Order: sequence, then structure tokens, then C-alpha cells
Amino acid sequence: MLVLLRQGKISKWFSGIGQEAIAVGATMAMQQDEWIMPLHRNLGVFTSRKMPLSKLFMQWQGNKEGYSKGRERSFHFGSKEHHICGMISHLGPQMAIADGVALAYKLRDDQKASIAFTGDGGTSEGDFHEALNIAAVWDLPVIFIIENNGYGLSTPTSEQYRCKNLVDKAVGYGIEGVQIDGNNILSVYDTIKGVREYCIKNQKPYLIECMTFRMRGHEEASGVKYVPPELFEQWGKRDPVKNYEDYLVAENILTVAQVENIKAETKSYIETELKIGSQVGPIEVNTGEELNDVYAQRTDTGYKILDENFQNQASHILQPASGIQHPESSEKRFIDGIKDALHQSMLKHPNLIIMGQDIAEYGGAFKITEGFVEEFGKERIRNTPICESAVVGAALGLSLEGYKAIMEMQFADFATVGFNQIINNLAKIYYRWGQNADVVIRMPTGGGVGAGPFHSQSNEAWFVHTPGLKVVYPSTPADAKGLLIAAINDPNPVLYFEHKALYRSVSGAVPEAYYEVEIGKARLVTSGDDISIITYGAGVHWAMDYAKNHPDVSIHILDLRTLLPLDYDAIREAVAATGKVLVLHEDTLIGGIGGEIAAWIAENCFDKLDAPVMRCASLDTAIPFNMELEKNFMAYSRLDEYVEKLMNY
Ligand SMILES: Cc1ncc(C[n+]2csc(CCOP(=O)(O)OP(=O)(O)O)c2C)c(N)n1
Repeated sequence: MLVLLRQGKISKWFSGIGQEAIAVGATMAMQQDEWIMPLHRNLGVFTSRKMPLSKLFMQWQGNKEGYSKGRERSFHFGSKEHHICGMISHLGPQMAIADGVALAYKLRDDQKASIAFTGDGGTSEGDFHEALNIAAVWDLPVIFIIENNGYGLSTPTSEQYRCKNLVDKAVGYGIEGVQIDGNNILSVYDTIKGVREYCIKNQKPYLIECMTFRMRGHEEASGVKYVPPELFEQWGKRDPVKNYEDYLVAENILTVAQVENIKAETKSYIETELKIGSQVGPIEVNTGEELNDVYAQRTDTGYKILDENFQNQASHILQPASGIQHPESSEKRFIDGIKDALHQSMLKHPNLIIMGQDIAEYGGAFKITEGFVEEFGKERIRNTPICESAVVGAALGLSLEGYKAIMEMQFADFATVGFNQIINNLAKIYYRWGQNADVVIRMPTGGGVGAGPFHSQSNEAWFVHTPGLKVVYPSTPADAKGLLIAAINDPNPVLYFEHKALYRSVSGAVPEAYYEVEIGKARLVTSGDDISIITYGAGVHWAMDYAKNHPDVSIHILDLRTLLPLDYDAIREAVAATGKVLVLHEDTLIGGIGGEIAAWIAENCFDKLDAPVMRCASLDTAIPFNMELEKNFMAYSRLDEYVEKLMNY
């Protein structure tokens, strides 16, 4: 690899020279079908799982035939077939994915364990703490392995942590741990084999600190100037490969000639594979394929979709595709629509797990899962520690093992502490190496309840800007139910925004049946001739109230329902209906989704416009607590002004 790097055939290379015993020993000690979460120094994991070298060479050269169709570099790729989950650059997030996999093993009583790697530097990340904590609290069979090579990138351990040994941290989480010589492959192998058995038998996690040393720079370009030269000399004597060879010869297990033979065979194998791996031509860019690979396709047949007219004709009810017609519905609150969807989905999918803070006996901050733990049990209705990042990571881990996961973010505001896992792992994993993230994150959102800056934010735009996610945002009880069911059935990560102020203030007819509202389809609320209001969530109710109180203005109202992907046909129709468009949302103005919609209309529907597209959004401040200030902050306090402006244009 170093030669190929110098030849410019591969980019950035992270060398594991000096640390080979850990990756190889660990992989050999696990079963082939147990998931491993390796990092950038773990070439030995990939080779020990016997991935064809030719394909690895293609991967590292960015070829289409590699493991990520040329989309990922260095070790940022995985392979379901080999039960290797590719890292993201951020290091720590790997660990919680191992929690999720271990949870799946535990729930199925699989008698398996997962294993996650971290460096000494990575142990300083919150993700390390969260992952160990969850594994401890949930008694998960997962092995966390620290490769302590003395340095982060260049930062020595003395500037990284204060405890004597990293393994001492195990005590703090109430789990077992051990420190071993990471340069002795037999110690690594024996320890991990034993630890694996312990984890499975006792259903507990375990922390292993492997002492080792990195003989090259952090990556090849960064050099080793900061490392005292005598360390290379000391650790050079403890080279794991050389020492193991010497040991095998000393024990008469191999002769020197046999060792030389193995080396020659290996060299020739590498060269043959490199030849194959170098034969592929340059990548042919196919934009359609790139876009198509952002989302996993649904493979089930789907369920009957809520009829477009249902909202206005309560008698028009939907049924499961296979079901008998039961045109039944009842008046329900928005919150009950959500509860219905969760309840029916739990019955429908025995592999669906709900996780969140206080969601079990307490029933959740908004009581949406009240009674669920009694009906579905603590295994499927899981209270979590306050570890948002690790819970999103665990949800992804469950997905790797074929489970479906819903996470209740206690308030949408707290998504900030799970942001990395959502944006970089959930959203990108399918495009990167074809693993889907079958995860729904419920996001109780929005203001109007005097809850101040950290319990009221509208943060949907953060996620709309992230390819790979879907973002849905219902405004009616029937949609709340149907969209949540659709989100759960969708194999992709879906951010499901539920406006807190609508929970108990809005009711409507909700079919009893198990049904979906199609993701990506907007709903025409009312037709009108004067102006069109394009909106979603609470905005739909503001627009409807406004129309009711101003019968002199004929307003066409479109409820977007889904923000990613947007229903461009419906938007185009709403523009054509009146030629005057107001985009209304509770989110603040700058960078809000209104800007995106206005730009799209300007680009695509210019000929249908009789006025500039206007945006009515909340003030560009944090959302204030005092109700008068909050009212002033809210977009609805300027709705009248904008409608007037548009009408008079
Ligand atoms: C969240 C995050 N911060 C910083 C970096 C940049 N970075 C990449 S590797 C690394 C050092 C990691 O050190 P360690 O965990 O000890 O692993 P090692 O490289 O020594 O094997 C740093 C700082 C990163 N990738 N992710």
C-alpha cells in the first residue's frame, strides 16, 4: 500500500504497522458472522475476514467494483456479507452501532457478541462514554477494544486523559475490563476468545485495552517528528509479526524455510490480486445511478394509501391491501393518531423496537407510549439513558441485524446531541456501502407553548438539507397516523416531526384501519383563486384559521406533509391556481425551507407567477419564553401583513 501510495494509485493511507496483532487476533477470535466495527488502522480485520484483495485494491483506488462504488475512501466502507460495518471519519460513532447489533443478538438469544474498536484518542469522545454506558445498562454482549498506541494524531496520551490506564474507565461503567499486550497475537486472540464467551454467557459488555505502538505516522503524509526516536527502537523489538514468527520457529511449529515460503506465497498472492485489482478502467459517471442510490427501495408491497379526499370526506376510508373493507373511523386527537400508528406498527412488526427517554413505565414526556410497556414488554419498549448519540447509533446497529427501530427524541431540540449519527451515519450509509438504516426518529417539535429556546425549536430545515434522510411533518390526526406508519415501513431513515401544540388541540376523523399516507405527497387543503399558501405543520392551521376569518380572500392552501422529498407537482399546481404564492412556516426565515421552495418556484414556475413568491416565517432570533415575545416571534403574527402585501401586489 505504501508503494501504491507513492505511485499516486491510492490516496491517503493509514498504516497499521506495529498494531497488526490486534486487528487480526480480534477478528480470528470472533465468529465469521459476528459484526465488527473497525477503524482506520484495522486492515487486519478486512484481510482476516478474507475479503478478496483484488476487490480491496479496487476499493482503495476508488473503482466502481470496490465495496462502495468509488464513493468512499480509505477504511470508510463496510460489507454486509463480511459483517464489517464501515466507519465514518468521526471514530467514536462506531461503538454505539456495536451496541445495537449486540441488542439484536440479545433479543434473539443468538449466542453472539459484537466487537468495536477505538483508539486511545477516540476514548475522549462522548460517543465512547455513551456507548459503554448503554452497553452496561442494557447488559449487551459487546466487546470494546481500545488500541492504545500512545498517540492520537500527534497528541500523547498524557494530554488525552488523566486516569492511569484507560481500562480503569470500565469500573466507572460497572463493567469488567482488562489491559493486555496488544503486540502479542496469542494474548490478543486468547483474551478475546475468552472475553467473547464471557460476554455471551453473562450477557455483559467488556472493555479491553491493548497496549501497542504505531510505527508509522498517523497517516503517511503526516510524519512522526513528534515521536521520540527511542520509542521506535523499543517498540521495534516488540514487532508483533516478527515476534510471532520467532516464537513459531522457537517452538518448532514452523521452520525458517516455511516462514520464508509463507512470505513468498503471500507476496505472490498480493501481486496477483493487485494485477486483477488494477485492470478496471476509469469510473463512468452515471448521475441517475448516483441519485438512485441515495435511498433504499421498499421491497414489500405496501399498504393502501389514505385517499386524497379522506380529510374532507370522513366516509372515505382506507384498508390494508389484504384486508376486508371496514369503513370505520373515529374522531381522534393528533396525539392519538400517533399513538395508533405506533400501536398498530408494534403489532404488525414483531421486529420493531421503540427506544427513548422515559418512554416505558412513565409513558414518555407526552404520554404517547403510555401502556405500551405492559403490552409489549421492556425488551421492545426501552427506556434509554440520556445518550441521544448512542441511541441513534444503536438504532442503526439494530438495522444491521434486520430490526426496525423508532427513537423518541424527547424534544426535537435534543437532536443536536445525536446530530452526527443522524447526519453522517443514518443518512449516508446506504449511499456509501449499501446498508440501509431502517430507523424512524420521532421529533416532538415547535413552539406556541411558552417553552423557550430549547424546547420549542423548529429544526426541520437542518435535516431537509441532508440527502439520505426523509423528513415528514403531518398536520392532521389522520396524516399523523398514516405518515408514521409509512415512515416505519420505509427502509430509510425518516425524521418524523410532530408538533407539540397540535397534540391535544387538533382532532379529526382517523380511520381505525392500518393504512399509510404516502411519503412525498402533499395535500390540497382548500382550493382558492386569490393567493396560494404553501405550508405544513402548525402553518396549515394558521392558514385555515386565517381563511376562515377572512372570507373575502379566496385562499388556496397546500399542506406539504413531507419536506424531503418535496411534492413538486403539487407545488406547481398550487402556483398555477392563483399565480400568487406565500410560503408560510414556523421555522425562522433565513435558511428555512421556504427559501428552497421559493427558489424552486422562481426557477420552474416563473411564467405562472403574478407576484414575487413571498415567505412568512418566524423572526430570526432564538425562540423566546415569554408568551408575548413568543407570539411576536411566530410567523402567524405577520401573516395578515404578508397576505395583504401579496393581495395588493
Ligand atoms: C470527531 C473527530 N475529531 C477529529 C478527527 C481527526 N482525527 C482523525 S484520527 C485522529 C486521531 C485518533 O487517535 P486515536 O483514537 O488514538 O487513533 P489512532 O489514529 O492513534 O489509531 C484525529 C484527531 C476525527 N476524525 N474525528
